[in-house]
Amino acid sequence: MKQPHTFLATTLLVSISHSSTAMEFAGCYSEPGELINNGTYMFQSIGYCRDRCLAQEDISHMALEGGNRCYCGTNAPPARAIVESSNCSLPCVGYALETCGGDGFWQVYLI
Ligand SMILES: *[C@@H]1O[C@H](CO)[C@@H](O)[C@H](O)[C@H]1NC(C)=O
Ligand SMILES: CC(=O)N[C@H]1CO[C@H](CO)[C@@H](O)[C@@H]1O
Repeated sequence: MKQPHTFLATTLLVSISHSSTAMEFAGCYSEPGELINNGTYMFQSIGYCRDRCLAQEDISHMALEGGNRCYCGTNAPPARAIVESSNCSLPCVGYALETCGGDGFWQVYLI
């Protein structure tokens, strides 16, 4: 029973430390545009998604959607798709103190 707890604690610490590094919130959007779905993760967070995206070539933007899905890409979605930030208010499954988009709403960052 020790290992899962150690793993969770490590994941949370990594999430917290990475979410404090430089990146810029680019808005809440009602469509992903050209951002590509990198999938879900049981401990998804802004920091975890950022790491997945930065591990890929030529990535400048990332987004979270549905509380869990991580998207990576080179462009923000079109400006016409910007909605109120309150539509991106689902807690991240891996770190509930952060939000990870909404149902059908993409929380976009310049990374
Ligand atoms: C998600 O990102 C990782 C790099 O961090 C990559 O290896 C993997 O292929 C990506 N998965 C998908 C489904 O795009
Ligand atoms: C596009 C969309 O559904 N936007 C919603 C965002 O949230 C507000 C309420 O906070 C809704 O009125 C909008 O419809």
